[in-house]
Amino acid sequence: MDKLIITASICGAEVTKEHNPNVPYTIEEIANEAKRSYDAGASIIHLHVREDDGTPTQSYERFRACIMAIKEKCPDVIIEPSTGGAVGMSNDERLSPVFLKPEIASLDCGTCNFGKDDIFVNTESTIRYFAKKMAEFNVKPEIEVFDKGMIDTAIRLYKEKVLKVPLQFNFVVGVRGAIDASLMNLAFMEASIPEGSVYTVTGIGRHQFTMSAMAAAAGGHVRVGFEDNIYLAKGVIAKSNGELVEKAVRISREIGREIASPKEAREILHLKHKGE
Ligand code: KMH
Ligand code: ZN
Repeated sequence: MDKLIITASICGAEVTKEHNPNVPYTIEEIANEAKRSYDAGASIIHLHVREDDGTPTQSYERFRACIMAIKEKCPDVIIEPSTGGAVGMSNDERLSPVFLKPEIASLDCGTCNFGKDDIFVNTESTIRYFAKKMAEFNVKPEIEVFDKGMIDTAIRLYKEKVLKVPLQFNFVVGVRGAIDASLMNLAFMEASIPEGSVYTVTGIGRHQFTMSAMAAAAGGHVRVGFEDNIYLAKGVIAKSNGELVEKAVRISREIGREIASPKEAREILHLKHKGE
């Protein structure tokens, strides 16, 4: 089994300081949270950015500034900007970090309900457009899967040569309105992806660490962070993303699976370091 890749989703677009005062907004806060996660064992930072007041933005300049600040503190970490942004953003806004040519970026492969009244819209034309732009700028897509049909969409696009193997999936389980967090769903999704693909599991809220444990045991990889969960344990607000990463590291090591460095993560994911 490969070493475990830990992705830290340090900021997100929906979670706020009202939920957890340690959610980062400013460039400095975001860079510090990236560093805490990296020091704890994360090799990938899944990056959303905010204005100083916490408003989510997909501004090219803000991404550039945050990426530079993160690289200054942790030069070899893999930075994976979001092209999901926040619910309601336009496609052009969402795509802007791709023009910074990161090694990898998220590619959301379908539409789903996203909480009470929100819909996260990703039409097939949007997915194709984003995938083509990522290929043009040499950015590896991480295929975000909120429901099993999104895997089937990605496979169809791979068959049409819009996406290239090896595919990298992130199974996000437990979003209200999309697939539930369960062992059965994880097994079903794992069995549905093409051989040679790599997958990460993101458990939302209280499912973060149970799903991390299942993924670590099954040979998948793990994402933790404030975007998905703000608690270290029931009723205990995490002081930093670093604490969440440390817990994922403990779980994995307890079952005998070591943690991948950024260099090892690049090998597992077939990424070329475009770093400095
Ligand atoms: N904020 C969500 C609407 C992604 O990063 O690609 C979408 C999201 C997925 O977070
Ligand atoms: Zn995200």
